[in-house]
Amino acid sequence: MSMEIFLHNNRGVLLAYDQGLEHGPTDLDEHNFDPAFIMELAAAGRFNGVVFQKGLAEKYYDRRVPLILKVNGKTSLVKGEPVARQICSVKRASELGAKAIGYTIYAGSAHESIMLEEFGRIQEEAHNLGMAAIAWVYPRGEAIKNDTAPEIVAYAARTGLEVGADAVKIKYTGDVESFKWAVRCAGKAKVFMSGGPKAPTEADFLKQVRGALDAGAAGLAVGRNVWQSPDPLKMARALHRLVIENCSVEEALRS
Ligand code: FBP
Repeated sequence: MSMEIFLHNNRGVLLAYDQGLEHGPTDLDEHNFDPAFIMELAAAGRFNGVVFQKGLAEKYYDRRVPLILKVNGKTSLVKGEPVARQICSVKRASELGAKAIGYTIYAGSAHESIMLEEFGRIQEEAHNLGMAAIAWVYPRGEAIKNDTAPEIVAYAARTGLEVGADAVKIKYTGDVESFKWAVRCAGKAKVFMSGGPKAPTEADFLKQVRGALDAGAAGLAVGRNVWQSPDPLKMARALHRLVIENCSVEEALRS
C-alpha cells in the first residue's frame, strides 16, 4: 500500500503525539498538554502526517493533515517484558479518517509473538480498507542490551519489511554508514527515523536527521523534539527545509 499521501518530494515529516499514553504527562507542559495545540501545530507546521491514539483522534482530529492512527499502545507503568496490544480496530481507524495505521512491535520481547501475530492481521485489514500500515519496530526487553546497535537497528528495519509494513519507524544508529545498512535491509519499506528525547540543541537533533536522510531514510516521525521546543513552529520550519527541501543543517537553522 502506498505511503504517497504522507510524502512530498518522496520525503515526509510526521508529528507523533502518543506520548501521553506511552510516557505519561511528565512529557507534557502547559502548552503541549493540549491536543488542540498539537492539531494546530501539525497544520501550521506543514507536517505530512499526525499520529494520534483513538481518544485524541475522536475529540481533536480535524482532517487538515493526514492521520496515522496508532492502534496499539501501553503505559509506562507496567515493568518487565514489553507488550502493547491492539486497542483500536482498523475499521474505527478508517472511520476516523486515518490514511494509515501505526503499530508498535517490541522485537526481542518475550511477548513479541503476540505483536507479530496482531500486526499480521491488522496489516491485512488496513490494506483491505486502503490504508497503509506503519510499524514502529523497537527492539526491547531483557534480550536487548543496546537498542541502537547497528545490527539491532538493521534487524528492526528488516523485521518491518518481512512483516509487511509499508513504512518502518526505527531509531537512529548514530552514524550515516551503519544507518545506510538498516535502510537497505528495509528494502521497499520506507524508513522513518524515530525522534527520541529532546536533544541538547536544535543543531544536534538536525544533524541526526540529516544523517538519517543521507543514509536513505524517507524522513522522520518526531514528537518531543518539536513540541517540547520553546518555538515548535520554528523547529517545524527547520525540519521542513531539511527533509522536504533537502537543505543543509546550517540552512535549516536559518529558517
Ligand atoms: P518522540 O519523537 O517524542 O521520541 O516520538 C516518537 C515515538 O515513537 C512516539 O510515537 C512514541 O510515543 C515514543 O517515541 C516512544 O518512546 P519510547 O522509545 O520511550 O518508548
